[in-house]
Amino acid sequence: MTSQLDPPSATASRYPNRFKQSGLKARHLRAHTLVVAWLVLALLTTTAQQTLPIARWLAIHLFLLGAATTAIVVWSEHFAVALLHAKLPDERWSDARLAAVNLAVAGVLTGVWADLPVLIGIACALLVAAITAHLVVLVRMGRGALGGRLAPIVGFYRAAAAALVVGAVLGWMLATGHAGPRYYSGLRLAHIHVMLLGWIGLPVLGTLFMLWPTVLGVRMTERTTKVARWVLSLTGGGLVIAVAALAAGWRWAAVTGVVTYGAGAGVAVELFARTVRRRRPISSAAACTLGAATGWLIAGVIADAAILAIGPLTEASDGVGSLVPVWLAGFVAQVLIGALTYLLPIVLGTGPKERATLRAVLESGWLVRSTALNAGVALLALPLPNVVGTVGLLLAAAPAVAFLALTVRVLVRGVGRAGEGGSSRRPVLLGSAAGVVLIVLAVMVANSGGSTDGPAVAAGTGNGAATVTRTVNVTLANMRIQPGRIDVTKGTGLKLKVTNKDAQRHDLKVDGGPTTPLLSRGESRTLDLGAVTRNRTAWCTLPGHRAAGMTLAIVVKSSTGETAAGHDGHMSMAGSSGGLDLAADFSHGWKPRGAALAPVAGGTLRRIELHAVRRTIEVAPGVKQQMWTFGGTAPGPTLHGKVGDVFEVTLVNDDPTMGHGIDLHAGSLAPDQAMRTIRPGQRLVYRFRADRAGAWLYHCSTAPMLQHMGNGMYGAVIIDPPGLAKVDHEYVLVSSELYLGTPGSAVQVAKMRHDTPDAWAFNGVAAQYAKAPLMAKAGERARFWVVAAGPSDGISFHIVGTVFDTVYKEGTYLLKPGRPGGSQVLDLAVAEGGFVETTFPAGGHYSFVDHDMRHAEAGAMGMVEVSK
Ligand SMILES: [Cu+2]
Repeated sequence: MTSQLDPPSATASRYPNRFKQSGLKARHLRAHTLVVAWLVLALLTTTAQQTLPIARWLAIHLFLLGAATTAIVVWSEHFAVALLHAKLPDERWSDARLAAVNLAVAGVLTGVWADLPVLIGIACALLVAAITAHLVVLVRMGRGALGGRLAPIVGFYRAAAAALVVGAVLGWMLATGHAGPRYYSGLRLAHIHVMLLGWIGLPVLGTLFMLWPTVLGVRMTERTTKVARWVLSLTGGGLVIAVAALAAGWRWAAVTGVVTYGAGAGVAVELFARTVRRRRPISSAAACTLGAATGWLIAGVIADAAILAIGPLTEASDGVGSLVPVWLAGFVAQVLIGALTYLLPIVLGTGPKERATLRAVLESGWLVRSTALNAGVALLALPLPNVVGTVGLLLAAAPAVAFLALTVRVLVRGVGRAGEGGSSRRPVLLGSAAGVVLIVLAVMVANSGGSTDGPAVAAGTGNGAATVTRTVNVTLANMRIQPGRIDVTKGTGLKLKVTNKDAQRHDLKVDGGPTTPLLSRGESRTLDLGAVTRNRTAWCTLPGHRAAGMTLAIVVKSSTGETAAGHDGHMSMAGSSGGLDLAADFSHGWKPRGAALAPVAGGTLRRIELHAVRRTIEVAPGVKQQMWTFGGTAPGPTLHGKVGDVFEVTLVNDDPTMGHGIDLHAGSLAPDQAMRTIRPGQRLVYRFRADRAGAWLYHCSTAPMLQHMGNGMYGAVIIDPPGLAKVDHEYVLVSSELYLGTPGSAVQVAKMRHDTPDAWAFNGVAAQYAKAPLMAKAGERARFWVVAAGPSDGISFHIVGTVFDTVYKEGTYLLKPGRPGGSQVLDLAVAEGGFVETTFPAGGHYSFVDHDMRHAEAGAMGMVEVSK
């Protein structure tokens, strides 16, 4: 912290006063300059909160990660030397560690602000390295050192350093999206706890063992050493349990951990309370302020445990966030005010008389100030209406400003008489005092949640008057923005009604345009984008949320319906279908089904084993569905051969609940045996000779076939026509309908019977090649094999921007190169197949669609991305 503990008083004789050793003083001055710099930046952030998107995050991190971390690194090392009676560590290395910490913090803050994940990663690694080095120094210092009665306090500093290492890694995961939507809230809670209770809480608690009796003017009790050890075990152990449990999502274990931490703090408070009864304190103001600070620590821990206990952890985030004023103003700021009230007169005063005079100045009206500050913190902490919150803010801020004024008076008086020592310390004290005020200001921002009451409706950057105005409801929840994409005709006036449905807060920023304030659960704001003339993107500005997937694309179409050029162009035709959001992202780790046709292998006998199994497959962005499959995929594997090849297909029924069979259209044979239904666990060998070329369907032959096929049991057999030319790319696209719901349920079957699918798809997954385009180069020739698997709808296959010069359908060429005519679609009735060929004239994005637009807009579309 920004306090300093080297009083030339009675207590000083008990600890070697190494502060006065040459060189050290200058170092501490430099360190304080850094602390003040961080605090000034925190203040600037608070005043710029209307324009900064992550003002709240920045203010908290400038204060805690910048100022507090710098102060803790400097002072924990300084105190450790005194407490252990150890040798001073090498000054150059100390400087290097401090420089690394500050550089790392600057990197983290810049990286999050500018959204540069690589910088965040490097900075976090540097921070971890520097703090690990700090920890190693603290551990080594203990070896062979004499150790004083208060040596256990160093254990608090070591535990705190370990906590920061964990907190930095968690912070990196959160800020770069590595936490993932599923674990985000748990890891965020773990991060907050390990930082506040560990990195900030432990060193303060440890230091109080030394500071508290000093302020009271009494000797430490004999029990102090033992109690300090106990308190460290309880708080440190509780913190480990709490953080691990929060990361894992175990609520009751987390509550147990926080309660254990609270019990440890309670044991310390009990010792402090016993000390009080013995004598009147040297400074009642300092003692009461420190006491109140400790009270807020206990209150904060109890409230925290209660918040974690009352509901699921995913709901706890906002509740824990509302405790920020308690931690920052009630605890940290008051600890500083209390420490300075005691220390300033000692440092500045030359004799007992002058110390008393200075103390009287600093203590004037302390009861009123202290009452106001604590009442203010209480009002801020409670879930009260905004007006009351503002009162609380003023109540908390006014005493801090008053304390700064008193500090300035003391400095002006004290420095004039304190001689050499005083003047050299002037910047230190000024910095410390300014820090106290800035902390409270930071708390103000922290609590306001960046709730800019400014206009939520801002003018967009669009030009021209809007002819049509559209309002779209946009919801924020589960690290997603719904819808993830909005298609608008060029010139449309667009308004976004943004509602947060999440337990944690979010906002929405449109690039170069308006931004909502942070919205709590249930809050709504409307953003007016004006007339939209170009593609826009929008995202949540909270650190890590954009990386975790909270993005929204606003895509402009010209009046003819084609997507305007832009990097989002390859998403064209993505629409919405029923409840499906085809523009959403597929789950992490999703892979498209390869569309390339594998070349025919050597030989003429082709043996394939197909297992009938149920699998849960992501059939549309974010939509998983149990499918009945051949070989674990729907469609099943593509069989590829030449005319005259013999196929030996072994069907194994691994589905424990029902029978299946197979019908391979490419062969000609009596169905009785080969296509019979086999029971679970049975095998069936289906042998046929492919006498004729074509693109054939295969499917399950068990009744009701509508359900077996509608749930995924189909695939393609490609038998090349003789003399088929080589092309640069050869793709297979099996078209089908998608019926969501429990397979075989009345609702799902009704949709099949009425032919009202939830989506249409190529190769089983709606919109997959819009997300993962097929690739080609300008001038290259491509062949597209298409099989219409249905079960009910055929297809009118078209590639936007190309003309087919070759069409092969149902066993014959309708068109061949060299003829003057061209073709635009390959039309296939259910179970028909064929291929088309085309050459891509130039680089660009060529959509392929089922030209039945109901199908295309509901998933039967993809993209060929052609490079130059
Ligand atoms: Cu079947």
